[in-house]
Amino acid sequence: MTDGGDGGKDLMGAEFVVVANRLPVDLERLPDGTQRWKHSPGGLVTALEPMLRSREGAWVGWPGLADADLDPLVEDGLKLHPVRLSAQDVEDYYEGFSNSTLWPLYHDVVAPPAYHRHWWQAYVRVNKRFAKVVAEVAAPGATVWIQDYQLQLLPAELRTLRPDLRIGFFLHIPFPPTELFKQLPWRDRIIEGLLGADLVGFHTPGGARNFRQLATNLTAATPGHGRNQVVYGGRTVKVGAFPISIDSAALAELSRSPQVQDRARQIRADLGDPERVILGVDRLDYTKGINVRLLGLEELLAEGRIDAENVVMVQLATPSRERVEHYRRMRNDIEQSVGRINGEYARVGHPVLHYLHQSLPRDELAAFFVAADVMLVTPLRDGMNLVAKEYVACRSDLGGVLVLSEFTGAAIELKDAVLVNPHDTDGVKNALYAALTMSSDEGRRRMRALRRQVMTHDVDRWARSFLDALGLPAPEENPDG
Ligand code: ADQ
Repeated sequence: MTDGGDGGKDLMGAEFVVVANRLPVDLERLPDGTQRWKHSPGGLVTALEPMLRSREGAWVGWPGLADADLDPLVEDGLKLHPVRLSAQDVEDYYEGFSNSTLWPLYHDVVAPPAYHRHWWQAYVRVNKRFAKVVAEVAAPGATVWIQDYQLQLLPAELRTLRPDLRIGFFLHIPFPPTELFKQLPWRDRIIEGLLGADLVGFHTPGGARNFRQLATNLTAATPGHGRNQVVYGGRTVKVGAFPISIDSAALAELSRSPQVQDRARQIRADLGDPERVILGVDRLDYTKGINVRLLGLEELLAEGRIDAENVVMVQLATPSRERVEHYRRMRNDIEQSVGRINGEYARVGHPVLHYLHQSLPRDELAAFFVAADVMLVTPLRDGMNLVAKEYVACRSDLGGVLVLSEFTGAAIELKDAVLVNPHDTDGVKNALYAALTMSSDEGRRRMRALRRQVMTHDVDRWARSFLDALGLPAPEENPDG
């Protein structure tokens, strides 16, 4: 990794800028006091990296560590512009307003949102700071693509500073219905912030509809000519649905590799070669409905409809937002359930439920997907849910059954999954049982249909369709590839 040398002046003037709360790399502070960068390979990074490279773009975001003063730098050909957050900013803007106000409010208030004025003030302050950095980085007439709920005021802030820019905004989480959104004391400000963009994108048509309704209801915006726009401040703001996806081909290829196939067999053997393996894979978050599925498993065991001798479940849970109170409580609840279920139904050397509070490397995760007969995805609310698509991409063998909550964005596209209402315990239990006992013909038919969708609608298509709608011309063909 190299830095800009001259303090980053040569890094200014980018034609294409991605802005997200986090940079695609994390700064880590080691016990000896030194710092190092660690790549954080998320879906968003994989999606946007090729586009940034082909357009010599820049990425603006927080490096993940409080109070870090950093110059712009180049990492692996990507121009990175760190935004500084103090420890207080992290507490109030990130853990507070973003993750304890907006996150629960936008996910159907499945946990009660907290409204604090000093959190809001930090949210305003940090969004303004991002705006200043982007305004310095972007070339005249550049295109800026802002990501997610932490930065909803940024489109309008940026337009004030730089009216020449073309601004797109994409929300990765659900956008709530009017009745819920109106709880927010600063509701008009958020909508006005988003209306600063030229294009506001959501995962689903429902999210786009909610936004249009709120915009015309809470601000001076009026419906535009088409269904997919509103007019605000004399400008047309496009509004649309752009369901995100994954790098389907790359993941399918990884899952077919001999190493991953061998590892999948090994995992099944380690689990005692049961007849059926059930899998859950989530960030440890209360929106993901992990306890809902554990209860389904527990009741099937209690009723004797399944037997711990031949059915085993694995729940992988990436640690997440561990300083936020709701997350601490939920982790305790889940770990209690795991203990209770194993206490009741496991025998020595043969747990019925394996719980790993760990983040796994990509190839290991692919092996779990290949090894699982039933994938349980039961969020109470989820913007899209990439795990469901990843499972499908890993099943070139047409094996495996996907059980999917109706309350995910993915359910709109993945209609051949076994769809469930996660609030209906009997429904979840019966869907799990149906998936465990489904004939292989029926399973293959469903998986074939799911794959048709996932393999043709990948993340590249998502990014292109958003940028096309924003009016960003494709980069000039590079004859050297
Ligand atoms: P998330 O809430 O993080 O994303 P999701 O879309 O499922 O939810 O993505 C999680 C990612 O983390 C997946 O790529 C998954 O493979 C990975 N992951 C989960 N557990 C893991 C583990 N134990 N080890 C390794 N990797 C693990 C938010 C929104 C979603 C939306 C995405 C993208 O909440 O609704 O789909 O952004 O827009």
